Amino acid sequence: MPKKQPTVRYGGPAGGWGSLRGIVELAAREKPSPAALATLLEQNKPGGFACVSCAWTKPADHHPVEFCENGAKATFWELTSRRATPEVFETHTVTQLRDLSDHDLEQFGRLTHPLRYDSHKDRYVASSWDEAFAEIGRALRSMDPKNTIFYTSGRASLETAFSYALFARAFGHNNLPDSSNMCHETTAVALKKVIGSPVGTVVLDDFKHCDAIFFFGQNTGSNSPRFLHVLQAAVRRGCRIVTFNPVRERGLERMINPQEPTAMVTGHSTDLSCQYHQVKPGGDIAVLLGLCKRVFAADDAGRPGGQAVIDREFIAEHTNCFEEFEQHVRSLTWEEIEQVSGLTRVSIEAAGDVYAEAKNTIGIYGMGLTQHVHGSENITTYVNLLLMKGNIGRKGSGISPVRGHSNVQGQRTVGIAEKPELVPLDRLAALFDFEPPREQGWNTVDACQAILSGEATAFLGLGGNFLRAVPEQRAMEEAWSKLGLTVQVATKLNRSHLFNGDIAYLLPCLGRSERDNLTGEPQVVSMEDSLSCVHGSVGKRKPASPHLKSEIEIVCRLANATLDPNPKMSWHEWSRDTAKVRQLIETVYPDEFSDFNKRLFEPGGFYRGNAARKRIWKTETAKAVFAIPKNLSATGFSGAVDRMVLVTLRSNDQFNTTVYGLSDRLRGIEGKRDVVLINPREIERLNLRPGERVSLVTDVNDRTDRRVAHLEIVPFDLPDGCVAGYYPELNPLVPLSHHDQSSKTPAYKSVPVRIERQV
Ligand SMILES: Nc1nc2c(c(=O)[nH]1)N[C@H]1C(S)=C(S)[C@@H](COP(=O)(O)OP(=O)(O)OC[C@H]3O[C@@H](n4cnc5c(=O)[nH]c(N)nc54)[C@H](O)[C@@H]3O)O[C@H]1N2
Ligand SMILES: Nc1nc2c(c(=O)[nH]1)N[C@H]1C(S)=C(S)[C@@H](COP(=O)(O)OP(=O)(O)OC[C@H]3O[C@@H](n4cnc5c(=O)[nH]c(N)nc54)[C@H](O)[C@@H]3O)O[C@H]1N2
Ligand SMILES: [Mo]
Repeated sequence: MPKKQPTVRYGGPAGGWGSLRGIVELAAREKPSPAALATLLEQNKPGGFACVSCAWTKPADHHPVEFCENGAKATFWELTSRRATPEVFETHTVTQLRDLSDHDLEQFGRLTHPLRYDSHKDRYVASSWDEAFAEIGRALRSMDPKNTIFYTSGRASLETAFSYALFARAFGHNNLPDSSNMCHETTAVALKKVIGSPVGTVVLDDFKHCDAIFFFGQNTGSNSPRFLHVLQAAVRRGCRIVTFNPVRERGLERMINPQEPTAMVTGHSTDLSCQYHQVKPGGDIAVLLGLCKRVFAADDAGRPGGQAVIDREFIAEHTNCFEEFEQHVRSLTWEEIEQVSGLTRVSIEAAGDVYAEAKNTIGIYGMGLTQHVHGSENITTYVNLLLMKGNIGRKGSGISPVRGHSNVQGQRTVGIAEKPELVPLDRLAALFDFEPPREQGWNTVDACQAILSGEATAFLGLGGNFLRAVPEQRAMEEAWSKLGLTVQVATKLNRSHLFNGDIAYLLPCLGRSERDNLTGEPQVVSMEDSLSCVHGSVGKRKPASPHLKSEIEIVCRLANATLDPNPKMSWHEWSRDTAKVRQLIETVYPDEFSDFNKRLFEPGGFYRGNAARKRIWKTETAKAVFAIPKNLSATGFSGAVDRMVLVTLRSNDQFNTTVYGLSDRLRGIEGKRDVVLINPREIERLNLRPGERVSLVTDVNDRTDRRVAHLEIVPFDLPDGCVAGYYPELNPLVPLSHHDQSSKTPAYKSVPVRIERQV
């Protein structure tokens, strides 16, 4: 046997002292004031403010400190003492700023003044708010609304999102792409199709009643660390966790809860997953069908007590197409399943046994399922597995996509949608006395296409870092200058602000932790979390600059400057009183938001309900559907000599394109992000050396040369045939056409690449 080559990995558990070290290091860099530290104690509690990091739910019975390593980092990042004042822009041209890294750009700190791009000087210069609104309004009015794009990143509140979507429709378009188009759009489309609800069906209480939790492609330790407490409690009462992920993510292996002093001192960690299977990227449809196959086999054999494994009563009453699905599963061979998944029949059967034995199972997933060419089939096949045992709409069970940005799910609930059929347009028309556009708008991929082709004339960005987050980065940056107007509402400088249209503004806004005192009364805003609970949030800190405006004020003033007056649209009033906007939301969405203002601070948030949870299926046939996948691999491309599947990952020290630092502690990678992770067998097979510098080149035949150079080969425990590296640095490799077939979510988790030696 050849000697096993070492790989890079982290020895400690998730949580524990390592997580505290992570917080302290970021605080040392951002230097938040002592008062900012106190602010942290109000995070995620009723009457406090909702964390700007992930969308994990905020429990009613909260801990003394209800924040995690990454939540604390996000708050310190927002409350930094650094400032990007107009002087910073006097000393740097925009072209010079393009040479800086994502981390260095945000290190200038909080934006303090509205800025206008002066193309003669190639610099941003300070502007007044009045001048900014007037010029933007004039420019928009001169354009065909159908050619303009209003993007939203998933942080803006329900109130701001509702107003922004109304502004777009009153102006005359549904071009409302948002970050969920790059994220869980696959979920929205696939779940809607098979269970009639675009969001997950699980609530927090279900985690107290489940016997098994399956995890596909979600990295809890880095991306939703507060969820680890829930998992720990479940494991302690005997629930079994089974994980499928190409990477051995430490957070799903073991953890120490920083809230438990004894465990912190003794270093006693809790093991989380009882089985961990390193599936090949894109191999999940095969795995899921293998699990279904095992369930059929277990059912054929009969349970020891004579009880059936498959819930045929549920299937008969609530579902369609089961027989076809059964036939499909039975006809598959284990050879096919093993080949595509990279796992053995024995290991898939072992996982299948956990599922077959458990009464109640929760299915968790994240970007590892959604960001593939056949991502939708990943999800519908996952639903099939759950439906086989009636695991949807029963206490302790369900499907649970773990959402990303803190209000990304809520924005879609209140109207940020390019799909008009998802919005109660008739109600909007009646309430506001206007004719909303009825045709399909542009999602993120469509918007990119329209920018590349020159069809789009304006881009408004409500937060986010669009140019750095989307595929086809190089071509997108070049095409950007064809836009007539670009407006970015932001807290910190990022790369998207360095590519400008003819008229370009950068508008600085309050962060969620800051007080919105426009009228002397602190304004409240609200968000919906990953488990569909709605929470109020009140900013506490003094704003980073006296010139900042709240996002809702910016949106309302833009609308005022752009639209013809309409007595039913009181933008001025709404910008000063978010309670009025909540009343409007309640009127448009009475089932979800009844008594909105009264229920705003209910501990744990108020649940806005989910029909599928009650086994009411809002599908075409009024039943849940067993959809038959047409593919066994989700990658959408076949293997070829030296073609590798690239997975783009988030580190533990970033929030999307915001790179806090260079420590991916939970994977043992420190001090660098310019890496290609690859297993030692593949290093040898491809004749490479650890530490060698290589280029990654996209392996599609469309004449575009997409490459990222100077990446270091790092030996890492991964399946054969794949490599991994960091988002957003590797985004220039992702072709725009490489996206989920149903939802157009970019396939960031399986990009075909070749490794080229550096010459
Ligand atoms: N600290 C922090 N928190 C965040 C974010 C952040 O960047 N930093 N981002 C937020 C946002 S917007 C989102 S959407 C979420 C993202 O959170 P996640 O859904 O966890 O997304 P990723 O970290 O991109 O990838 C998830 C996992 O998928 C695995 N994976 C990759 N390919 C496959 C595959 O083919 N099959 C399987 N089974 N697994 C695969 C990867 O190894 C990784 O562990 O987190 C949110 N929370
Ligand atoms: N290769 C690859 N690409 C990906 C992904 C991947 O896994 N791999 N993931 C995709 C996913 S899941 C997502 S969600 C997208 C993320 O795409 P976006 O949501 O567009 O990007 P973010 O990095 O979250 O945006 C960061 C910027 O938001 C601004 N900001 C921060 N807080 C606020 C605020 O309170 N208000 C306002 N107005 N602005 C604020 C700051 O200026 C900051 O620079 O990226 C996608 N791209
Ligand atoms: Mo996301």
